[in-house]
Amino acid sequence: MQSYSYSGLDNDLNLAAQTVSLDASGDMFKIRTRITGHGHNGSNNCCEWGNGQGREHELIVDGISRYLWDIWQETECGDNPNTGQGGTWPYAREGWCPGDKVTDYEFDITPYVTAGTDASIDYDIEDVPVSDPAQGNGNYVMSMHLITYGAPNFSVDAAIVDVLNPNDWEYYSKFNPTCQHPRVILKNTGSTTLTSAEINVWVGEFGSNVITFNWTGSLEFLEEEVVEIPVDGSWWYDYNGENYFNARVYKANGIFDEYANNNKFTTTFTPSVSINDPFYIWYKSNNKASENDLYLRDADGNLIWSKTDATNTTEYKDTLYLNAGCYSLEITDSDHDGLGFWYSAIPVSSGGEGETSGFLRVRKVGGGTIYTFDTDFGHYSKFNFSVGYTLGNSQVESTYFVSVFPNPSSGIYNLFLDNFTGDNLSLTIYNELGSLVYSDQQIENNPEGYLQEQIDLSSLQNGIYFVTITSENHTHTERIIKH
Ligand SMILES: [Ca+2]
Ligand SMILES: [Ca+2]
Ligand SMILES: [Ca+2]
Ligand SMILES: [Ca+2]
Repeated sequence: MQSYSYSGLDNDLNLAAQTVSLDASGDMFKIRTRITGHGHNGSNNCCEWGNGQGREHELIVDGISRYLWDIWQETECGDNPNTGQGGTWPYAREGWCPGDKVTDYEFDITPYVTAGTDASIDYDIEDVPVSDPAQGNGNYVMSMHLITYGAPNFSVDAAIVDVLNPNDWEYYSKFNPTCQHPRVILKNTGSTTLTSAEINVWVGEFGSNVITFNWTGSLEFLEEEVVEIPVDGSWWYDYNGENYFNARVYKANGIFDEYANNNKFTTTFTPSVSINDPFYIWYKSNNKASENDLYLRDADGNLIWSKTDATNTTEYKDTLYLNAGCYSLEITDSDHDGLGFWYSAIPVSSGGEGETSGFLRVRKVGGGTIYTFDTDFGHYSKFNFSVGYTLGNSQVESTYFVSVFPNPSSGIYNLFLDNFTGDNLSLTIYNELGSLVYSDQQIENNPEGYLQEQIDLSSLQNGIYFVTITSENHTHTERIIKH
């Protein structure tokens, strides 16, 4: 891996054509590339950024251009499961995203070379624009490998190489936890074209609830495909607390294949939330409401409900009565900057977007937060849940939330209560000596126990205080420091 200037790559000072001797026993030859663009040069801040697109990359074999590709990541950064990062993480970039792995590109050059002979392999990049030579000072970090394969070991061989959902792996957290149809990756690891596969999936011990899916298609050697296995929503709730999922290829092209060790893939998973009470979606748009759309879909992807025309800075409460089943509530952002993002919040007067923060919550009717969306979500965020399949270990705990912030502060504190139910809400503040220094018996409350209020303690002397919130249902004390 090395860093090269854009101009050096363009004029062949770096990565000139190389002659390589190809292994005589090689059956297949592949070039694998890993490239990221960096720097802020020229009119389009080359080469981390572009004017909505990246540069064109080229692979040349024996003097003939064989592959052209670009590595621009228009949407990937906003789709990154590693949300809420510092910096400008959601925006499009040349070949990489903050906090994400870099994508490899692979090119099969077997048809263009002959095993046991020499081949000339060259990389090139589109020309630095004559009108904007400063772009050439940008740079690319890159690695390239020639990979030689022997002949395939098996004629008929299929494998399950990954499970997208259900899966607790954090990299798949954008679509997990899930109650949706499982998605597995089927790969042909045999030399014969794979045209059918009998796939079993089950949760926990084999035999309890095995589902068989007959896949048909056409996969050449080393090709793979995402296979979605239809399951009934209630299928997830028969696993007796055994939260692991198995998928296996039982038969390939109608027979038991020649290599069984790659047939099965197992994941652990967290069950999605089960809601068994009436609930509502509480949405507060920010001042760029046109960027955001809400969609509720059932397990088959049918649209059940949506909100795509929200007015700026407006609260909506939509109570939903759903049939038993599995659902996904999704919020999207066409600008990939979520519903609240520090960089977009930079005021217009300072050259920023001046975007405010909204919120999106799912709450029980009568109080109790079921789910709060992270507002700094980039391109989209999903909450998957089921309705009507009561199960002890996935019920939502109805606990309250209290926060007094910032702490320490020089006098102004924000009091935030959620699900702090009960009438006659009061607030008292005592100093370290136990003397009452502040009291408010007339706090506005609502039936859901939700409250946001400012407390001004500027007139008190500096020190440690104890803030006690009391309602008929709860008492809670927070220690604060005034300085
Ligand atoms: Ca070159
Ligand atoms: Ca196999
Ligand atoms: Ca925006
Ligand atoms: Ca936005």
